[in-house]
Amino acid sequence: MAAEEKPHEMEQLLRKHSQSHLLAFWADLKADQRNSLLTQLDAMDWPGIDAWVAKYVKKAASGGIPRELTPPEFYPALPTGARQRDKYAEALKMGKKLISAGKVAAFVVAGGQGTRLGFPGPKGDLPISPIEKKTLFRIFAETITAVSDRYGTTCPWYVMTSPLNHDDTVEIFRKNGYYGLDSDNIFLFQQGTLPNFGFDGRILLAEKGKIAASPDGHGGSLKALYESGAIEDMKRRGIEYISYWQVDNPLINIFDPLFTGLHALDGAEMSSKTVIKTGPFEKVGNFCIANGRLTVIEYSDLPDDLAQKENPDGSLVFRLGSIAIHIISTAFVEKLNDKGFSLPIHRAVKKIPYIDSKGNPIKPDKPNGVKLETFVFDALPLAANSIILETIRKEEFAPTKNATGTDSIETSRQMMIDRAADWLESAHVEIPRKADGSLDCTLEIAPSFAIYKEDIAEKLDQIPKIHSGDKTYLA
Ligand code: UD2
Repeated sequence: MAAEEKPHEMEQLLRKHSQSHLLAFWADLKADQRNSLLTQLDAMDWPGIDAWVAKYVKKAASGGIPRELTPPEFYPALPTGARQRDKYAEALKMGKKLISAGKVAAFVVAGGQGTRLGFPGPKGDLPISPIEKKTLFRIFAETITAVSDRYGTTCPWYVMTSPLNHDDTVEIFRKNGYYGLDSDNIFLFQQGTLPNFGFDGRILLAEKGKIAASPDGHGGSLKALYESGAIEDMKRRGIEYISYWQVDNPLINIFDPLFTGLHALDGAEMSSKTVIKTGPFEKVGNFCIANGRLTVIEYSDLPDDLAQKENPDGSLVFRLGSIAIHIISTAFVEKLNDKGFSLPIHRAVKKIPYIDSKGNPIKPDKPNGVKLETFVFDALPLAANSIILETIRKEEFAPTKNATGTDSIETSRQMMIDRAADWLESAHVEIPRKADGSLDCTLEIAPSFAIYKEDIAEKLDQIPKIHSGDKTYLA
């Protein structure tokens, strides 16, 4: 083959799929760049790409969501009635047993781009805690350490990154000495990517020899867990349950015995936590029953009339918000992959940097194409059984999405302080408050001091008197 001659087979394949332009700069590429481009092209699911272009790229998928939606049943945060109280007690016991037996692993998805936050680098490295300025990763690691110590077990931690931030994340863990954890019990792995498209269906080039691609969404975790060997590693360790959460939530209760126990007692394959939505249009997914299956419908997809639909008592019919906290059975992930599953594709119109037909890099100032993603909650309808447990928002959900305003670093940090105050007050510790009831101190509780609210009562002798304006760190 002459130096600039295009690889014939690939050329034909690309022509068949109307993507010939991907070899347009072949003559300009060095040998290693050519090899790299061919590897990227070989890895593409070409029949899949044709279908996506027709269904999601050139237009938004039609068909929309089923109109026949009903609200699902759920376990309330506090049990109602004697039977449910007994069930919760049994679940709690069961959950503690499973955690102690080392059957539960921590799994955080951290492959996103965090564009809205404007933080350079992986989001997990964001300093967030109110006094010590611990990063998200450090808070999770300290929780895992505290739980392992408490239950006398080893809780391994699985961290999903993406090609966008994998190397940086690995370096952050290394630099921080794995936050005091044994690096053998931390498993960092990458999710897959999907190509980016122009509105005309042509795959965009990021560079002359590089396809523009982005992470395949948190739904990609279900494949990546399997393909990375994480599931194999879990099986070797006897892990049966995966505690899944998003990197942006510092309040996560990673090892929740009640949630784990209910999931296990009900023989569920994938379960979820919910908070009652603050209003019809809160930016969280909505739990619904569609075609007889539990489904999450993203806030942007739920028609306004359904979002606003009320029960006779004035409560919202679809009030169960999805906060991306799940227990997933390892056997379920294995089953999905053994069967060869695929999740629905979601389309996002974005500004995507690319090179034009002359090879000039373009940084568009308005949306110019489509990114495709899959969502983990789309696996819920595939689960044979599933439970939903309500959790109290201020206890467990402080999403850190934006630099300022709602769901920001500031609101998240304040929620950490508020929860600490709430935990202390529930154990009758006096907390200084202003005349309007707002807090007059800054508080931070380390996981080593308390993992759960109930732990505070055991530590009263270690809590100093807290005065107005104090910054009190309990560790
Ligand atoms: C997500 C949920 C929303 C609600 C909210 C709670 C979706 C579509 N929406 O909103 O219903 O539960 O969270 O906070 O999920 N990630 C990856 N790889 C990817 C994409 C994302 O690991 O390819 C991770 C990302 O690092 C983060 C999480 O998934 O930990 C959520 O991503 P997001 O912040 O973009 O999700 P958002 O705000 O659309």
